[in-house]
Amino acid sequence: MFSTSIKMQSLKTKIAIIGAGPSGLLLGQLLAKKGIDNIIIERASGEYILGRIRAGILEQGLVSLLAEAGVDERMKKEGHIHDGFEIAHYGKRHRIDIKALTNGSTVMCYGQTEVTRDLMQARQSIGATTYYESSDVVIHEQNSNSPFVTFTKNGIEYKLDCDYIAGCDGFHGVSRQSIPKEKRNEFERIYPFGWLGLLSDTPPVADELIYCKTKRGFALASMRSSTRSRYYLQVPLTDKVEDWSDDAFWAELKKRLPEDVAEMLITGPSIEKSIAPLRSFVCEPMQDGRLFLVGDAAHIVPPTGAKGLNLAASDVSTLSKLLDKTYNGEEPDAVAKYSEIALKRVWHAERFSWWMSNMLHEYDDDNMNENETKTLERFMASELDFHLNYEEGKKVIAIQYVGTVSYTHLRAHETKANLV
Ligand code: FAS
Ligand code: PHB
Repeated sequence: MFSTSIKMQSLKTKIAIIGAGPSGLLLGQLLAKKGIDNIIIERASGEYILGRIRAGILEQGLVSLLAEAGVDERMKKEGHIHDGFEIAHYGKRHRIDIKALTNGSTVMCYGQTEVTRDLMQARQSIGATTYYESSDVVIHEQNSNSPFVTFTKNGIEYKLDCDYIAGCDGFHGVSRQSIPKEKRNEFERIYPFGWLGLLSDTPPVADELIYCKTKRGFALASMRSSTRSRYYLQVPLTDKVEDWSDDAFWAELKKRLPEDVAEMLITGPSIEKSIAPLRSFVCEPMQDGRLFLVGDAAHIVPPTGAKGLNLAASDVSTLSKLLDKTYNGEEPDAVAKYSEIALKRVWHAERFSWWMSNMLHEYDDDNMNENETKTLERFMASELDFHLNYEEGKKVIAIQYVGTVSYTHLRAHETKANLV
């Protein structure tokens, strides 16, 4: 039984949101728009969160959600709509014309940092409460009708009473760990390489993204604006970011870009450089009583398919609709369906991201002998031939990259679940 200490300050809200990354902030904004009161508890400072360089590609579903949340003004001005991207296979460039192959769908190139900044400003402008730099966050009694969260801020202990708790605290947060281990069924694949990312205030080397599969390893040429570029190199898990000078990065990138592209590369000093490990991870179920896992708290994808942020947004879309139905009386126990609906889309995105990662990266799998390795290389070469030289193969990539399949699938499941 939890005993409230005399100096503990009591707070109350409808939805306690843990984490002020894109999941928490977008959920908070959508709920506020529906008149559902919420408080966000965040471990880090706003400045620290904005310093993390992450996703760069937004699916149309997320673009629409940001419009619904009323935070798409700057994105419409500064974001860049992309009709396609390229896959370079051993230097040969193949364009995936996503607009033509998906009857008009496109993606928006606008950094997650900017999405987070826009959401932070919107939350501030509506006067909603966010406790940044909080510590000792603990979730209590999620299987009762009166769950609550305790945390400390500036030496003061708080008890936040609420109806529901949204765990938007990422892969290393407390929410998933607050579900008893015996209730969690976790799936994981850790890839034997990482991505070394570099951000520079240099003009992008091409107008669209180029995913490069080379014998030296994978590379990705991306961007944040017409003056800011984002590049990635596949590196061994043993590499440390301090092993990579800017010059070394640029020299290796030039070797992995197609020759005609490498000639156009404009280099410059890095403004951010970091190595991210790659993993596929899913926790089932994504809820326990009145606690819901949202975004990276529930699942992780390798960034090869540009799905991480978009998948988080899809969870937010489903949960905000279910909570709305619960509070407006349409369906008092609507939230019971959250995990089942969300997981349909999660596994689609997980499989696509795993498949793109296997197709575009070369790596030694210690579990395979030499003959199995060379046989797998033939399979993957044939896989790429089908997906880069046949319209049907390109279409399979295009409809998943824009999120049509999983988005349509999600809509179908939401319709079946009487959600839309
Ligand atoms: P986040 O991890 O963004 O946010 C969780 C928040 O919870 C953080 O602010 C954290 O400080 C806070 N928190 C954690 N523990 C807490 C606690 N105990 N109490 C209170 N708060 C707590 N996706 C792509 O689509 N493309 C990419 O290129 C890409 N690159 C990535 C690179 C890296 C290094 C990483 C880690 C992820 C990348 N992702 C990418 C995925 C990324 O964009 C995530 O999908 C996205 O950040 C998910 O957002 P959230 O679910 O809000 O989780
Ligand atoms: C990025 O711009 O950071 C980015 C874009 C597409 C990806 C991964 C990362 O698939």
